Amino acid sequence: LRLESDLRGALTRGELELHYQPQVDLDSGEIVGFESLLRWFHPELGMVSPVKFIPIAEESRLILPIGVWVLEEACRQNKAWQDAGMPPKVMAVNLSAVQFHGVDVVAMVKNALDMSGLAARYLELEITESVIVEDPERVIQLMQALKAIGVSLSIDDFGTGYSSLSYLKRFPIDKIKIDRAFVRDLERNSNDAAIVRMVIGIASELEHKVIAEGVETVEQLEFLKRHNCNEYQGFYCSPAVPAERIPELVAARQ
Ligand code: G
Ligand code: G
Ligand code: MN
Ligand code: NA
Repeated sequence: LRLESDLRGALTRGELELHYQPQVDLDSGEIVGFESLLRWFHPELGMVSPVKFIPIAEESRLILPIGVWVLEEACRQNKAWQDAGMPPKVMAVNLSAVQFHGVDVVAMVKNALDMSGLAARYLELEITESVIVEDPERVIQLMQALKAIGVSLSIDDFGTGYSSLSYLKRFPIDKIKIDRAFVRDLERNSNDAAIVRMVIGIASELEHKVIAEGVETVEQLEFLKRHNCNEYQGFYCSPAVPAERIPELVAARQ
């Protein structure tokens, strides 16, 4: 309750900030994109994890104004990097089910692109399986409308929710994100290794890109390369960092 009432003013008090985690192409080793990850710097509690406050934001629907801010800020930042001469990268933004079903998500995305001047191809929207199960027919229409704008779509936390392989075929998805739960013990757990190989295989057959999350070791990296995963994200490259750290990370890997 305390967190909810504090979160209510967090946006206007400037306590929310976006950090950015690089996404790396496994062939070239170049940074090709970022995932924007929300951080809350609470005046007394310090940094509160999104794992704690996103569920509160969703339940209270505060995620609606917060989500608009996140999208606009992520687009603004990506355009600012491009204007400063950084090679163009894709910005991935998390959308929660509440946003997908609670507002005109298409208008929200159009508006964020218009306001920032960012080209649509440099924006990717991450949705989870929970978005899809709620009202699949409606979600397909919304996803098609978003694709028509020119943004790309990825499925986050793949394999952890109510996964049905059928939606991979039915939904206009560009990319699958393999959850880090399957990457963590890749080298020791043959079941995890089999699942990761399977997801990469399905993605490739369906012509979706595939990115592995939570990559921390060179062994995980080599496994993913060997099995033709496209991209990775994880501490092996970098955790999510404040915007000002990104240009140096990009330059070091060009
Ligand atoms: O980086 P990390 O621990 O910080 O993120 C924890 C979780 O919080 C992630 O799984 C991510 O999906 C979620 N999250 C982070 N930022 C956002 C955001 O801007 N919007 C939504 N809906 N979820 C987010
Ligand atoms: O959107 P999503 O839930 O996937 O957000 C990614 C989460 O995973 C964030 O909380 C982020 O901080 C965390 N994370 C990113 N890379 C790594 C990693 O290499 N190892 C671990 N343990 N966590 C990571
Ligand atoms: Mn995500
Ligand atoms: Na995830």
